[in-house]
Amino acid sequence: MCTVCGCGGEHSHDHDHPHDHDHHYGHGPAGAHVPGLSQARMVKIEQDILGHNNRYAAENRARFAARGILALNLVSSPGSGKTTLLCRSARDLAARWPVAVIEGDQQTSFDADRIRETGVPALQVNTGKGCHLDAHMIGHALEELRPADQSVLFIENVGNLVCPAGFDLGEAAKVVILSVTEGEDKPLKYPDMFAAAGLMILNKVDLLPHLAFDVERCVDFARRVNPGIELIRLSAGSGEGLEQWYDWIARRRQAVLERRVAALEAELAAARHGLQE
Ligand SMILES: Nc1nc2c(ncn2[C@@H]2O[C@H](COP(=O)(O)OP(=O)(O)O)[C@@H](O)[C@H]2O)c(=O)[nH]1
Ligand SMILES: [Mg+2]
Ligand SMILES: [Zn+2]
Ligand SMILES: [Zn+2]
Repeated sequence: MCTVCGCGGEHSHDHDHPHDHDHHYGHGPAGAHVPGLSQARMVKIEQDILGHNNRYAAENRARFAARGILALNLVSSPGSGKTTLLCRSARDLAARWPVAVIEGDQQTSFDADRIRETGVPALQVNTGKGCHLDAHMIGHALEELRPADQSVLFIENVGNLVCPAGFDLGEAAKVVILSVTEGEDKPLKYPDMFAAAGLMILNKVDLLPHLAFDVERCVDFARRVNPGIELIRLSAGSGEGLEQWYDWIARRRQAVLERRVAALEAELAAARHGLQE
């Protein structure tokens, strides 16, 4: 269940899991407007779900840190070009670094199939009626996909500009993709997503000559909800802007690796200290 949008999503596991937990998303009362559910009760349910999610997200984050993995959570409405961008990125980046992809959709494995065609390992997670990925699903996906140490892990979230904003997956950053065919007002209409993202990719700029899309206005709207948001204009179709995207990833990956080195040095120093005593 997602109390963000009030949907009554179903989610089930049909495999064993080594950690101790219950699976209560997907079950129980649903709907922000369910008669008989008080506002206070809804708030309590939402806090429980998000608190539960945050514990799994912290686990995922610790796993990523320990293995030097850069995890990026790609969020957008359906059709903005996430999979197209990931296919190109997988092809271009796999020679430089290990790359892996987790694909989230309600149904089908089309997107994971598209990624695998590039030669990069991909795992499809189907959320059924669920409107977003959550950290628990990602934990299980990691057990199956086993991304290599120091890899770049792309997570394509379910196409939805609302709910994925509230669910931390343990990623280093959320990347919001907005395509120019969606209208420049979306950052103001769906502010939570743009506030949660570290980077906004404005995709399909190859189509700008055919549209009345005001780029400056869109950027202004995005900065109003998130003054620190970074921006890349890109076309996953023509390839414009891809180098900037790859540079951005390289910088974020470098930061992850530097933190990993610092942690190892601290461990080493502690061990040396122990030897001297
Ligand atoms: N013109 C143009 N079309 C694009 C671009 N990126 C994606 N598309 C098209 O947009 C549609 C949706 O793309 P897809 O990657 O499946 O979007 P997703 O739902 O966000 O994963 C497809 O028909 C793509 O070919 C782009 O940069 N320019
Ligand atoms: Mg897709
Ligand atoms: Zn939802
Ligand atoms: Zn589980």
